[in-house]
Amino acid sequence: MRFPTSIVLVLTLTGAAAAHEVTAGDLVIGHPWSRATPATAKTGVGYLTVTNNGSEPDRLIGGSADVSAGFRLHTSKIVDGVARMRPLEGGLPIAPGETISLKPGATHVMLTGMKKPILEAEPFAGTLVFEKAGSVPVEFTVEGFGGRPAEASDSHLEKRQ
Ligand SMILES: [Cu+2]
Repeated sequence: MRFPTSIVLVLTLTGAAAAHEVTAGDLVIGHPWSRATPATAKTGVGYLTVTNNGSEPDRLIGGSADVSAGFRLHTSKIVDGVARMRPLEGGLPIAPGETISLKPGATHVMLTGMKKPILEAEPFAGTLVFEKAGSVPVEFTVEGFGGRPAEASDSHLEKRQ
């Protein structure tokens, strides 16, 4: 029993490392991560990169997360000095050779209908759904509120005020 247990532990630690990535066919999904939320939070966020190493375009069209009922793609942009977000219609295309970044203050995953808070250092499972690559399991690592200082104020925080 001891030997398999230690293997699982090593994989878990690797999954929580900063540079984790998942390969699905021609797509490489880089470092899916989220932010810890207060117990009362109605939404959570998800960020990641996707690189398309293939010769055909693909498209990120949705996904799911264990911690929430809903999983939506949002865009965020500055309008008259205020960050506003709205649903991303039609998904996010990924051209051959391109890397897309879902990040604070820009296109991001919005988790809605939280089933439980997102806790720092407690990764959660999810899936990403692509038009061609299909459904890909991923693990979101969790960073605290201060995890990315320069980008800490994203549209969600502003939206709640
Ligand atoms: Cu959003």
